[in-house]
Amino acid sequence: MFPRLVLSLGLLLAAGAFVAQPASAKIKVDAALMKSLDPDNDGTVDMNEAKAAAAAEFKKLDTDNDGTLDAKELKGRLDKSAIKKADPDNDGTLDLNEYTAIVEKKFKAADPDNDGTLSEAELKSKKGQKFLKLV
Ligand SMILES: [Ca+2]
Ligand SMILES: [Ca+2]
Ligand SMILES: [Ca+2]
Repeated sequence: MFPRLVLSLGLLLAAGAFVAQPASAKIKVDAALMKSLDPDNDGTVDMNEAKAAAAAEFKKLDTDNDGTLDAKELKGRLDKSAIKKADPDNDGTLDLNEYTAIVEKKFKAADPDNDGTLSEAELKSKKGQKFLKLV
């Protein structure tokens, strides 16, 4: 009845489906995903957008709200060895700085043309998917 309302509802549902997906599944690079990762709407994800998305994701993952992510909270996104590597103070948890540092690394790995932004094609690549898992 209200096409625009139906459309935004559809986007919401799509976003919900994306969140509910198991982390091992391929993350679909679609309009709903780009909407959340690309707020300036230029069709690519730059480092600032990536960091903002990482911070939002961090908050979401930190279910016990203690300001760090432990292995349980990171389940399906980072395995134990990845956490260890990203955890220089070795306390078994990642704080926001440590988490952002990994996201930054994955971002750079997913940007082979080194233009500082991730295009949709780069997001769809294998390394892009690894980046998307964390944001
Ligand atoms: Ca952008
Ligand atoms: Ca926590
Ligand atoms: Ca690029």
